Amino acid sequence: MATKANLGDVQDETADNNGSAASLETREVGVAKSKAQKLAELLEAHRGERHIVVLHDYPDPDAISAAYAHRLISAQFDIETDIVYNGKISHQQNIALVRLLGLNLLKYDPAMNLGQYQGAVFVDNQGTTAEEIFQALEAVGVPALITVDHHELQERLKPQFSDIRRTGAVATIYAKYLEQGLVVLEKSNKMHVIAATALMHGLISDTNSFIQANTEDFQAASFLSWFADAELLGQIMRQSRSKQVMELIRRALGDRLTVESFSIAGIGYVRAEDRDAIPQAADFLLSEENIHTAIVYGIVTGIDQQEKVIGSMRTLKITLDPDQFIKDVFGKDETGHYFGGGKMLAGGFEIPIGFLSGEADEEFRDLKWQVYDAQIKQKLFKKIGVEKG
Ligand SMILES: [Mn+2]
Repeated sequence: MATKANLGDVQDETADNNGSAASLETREVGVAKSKAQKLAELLEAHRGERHIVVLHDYPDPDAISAAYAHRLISAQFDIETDIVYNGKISHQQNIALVRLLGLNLLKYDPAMNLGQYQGAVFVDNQGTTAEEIFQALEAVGVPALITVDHHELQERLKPQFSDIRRTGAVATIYAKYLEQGLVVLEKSNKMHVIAATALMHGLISDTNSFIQANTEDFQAASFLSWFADAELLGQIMRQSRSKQVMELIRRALGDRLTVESFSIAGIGYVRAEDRDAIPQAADFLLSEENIHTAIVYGIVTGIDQQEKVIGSMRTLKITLDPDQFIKDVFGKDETGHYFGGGKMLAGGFEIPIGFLSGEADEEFRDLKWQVYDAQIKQKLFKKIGVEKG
């Protein structure tokens, strides 16, 4: 049920940070309070403006619900927001969520007039997983005002306000803002109920159904439960898998290689609209006995005429850090950016195919897949420490 779609997740979280949980907790409550106040002050200073809220490519429930909450908060300061994403909204639950929210998400288009925005807001990302929009905003000089995220701090963005915490979801941080009164929620207000329901969904999906939730996440859920609509939540989460997604999962199951408790599957070509089948397949492979880590990847086609190898990693092994693992395996591109990263128990990578992208005959496509498949497997096997085959 719970699936994660957050690609390019970059967070360094290992098992050994459970030292002084109590003192950390107390400190974070203090920080949280002032953060909500600081955010309110910043928004007050920008009253009446128009802001662009940037989601990472392939927005997931956490990002979408946080953006919606951000819109509600901004509206208190007469700030209008456009929520913009690149890539595609592909998971059935995400589509259901967008419909439920009545949310008009704008698909990024290079022809967009970005100059109309007085500021940019990044939720559930710090610009690095929304590269194209980030660069376009930089080019026209739209200042980065705000970033609210739960991934590892990245150097890229220099926003005026930044709230980056090690929570299971960004929804948790926004729930906290709401709890602290940036918007006073009311059960009788339909938009408030929808916001709380959406945040709950974001929280559930980013914490793998609370399995990876921490104290703050549970507190947020407790607060949201006052306003969330359980029936609505059920409707969003019961969206079934499409036939195409089932087919890709079947392919992953059929083609998987298991070595040293890793289950690895290259699933060939995947249409952009089915891209979310990749993390779903990884989740599925992880359910096999004696498997602690699953890695699934494919060549995703139809992303603005470009092709990319996109992969997902899921692990149950607490001592394995997906962020480090993926950075070690795939390294950086020519501009010095990592091809991927991760957070606790999950990670992802994206490798642009560039010049070799594009439609061609069957034989060419097969050859291209074989080359990428072999290269990825070879790098993975090397890291795992086994000989190929
Ligand atoms: Mn998230």
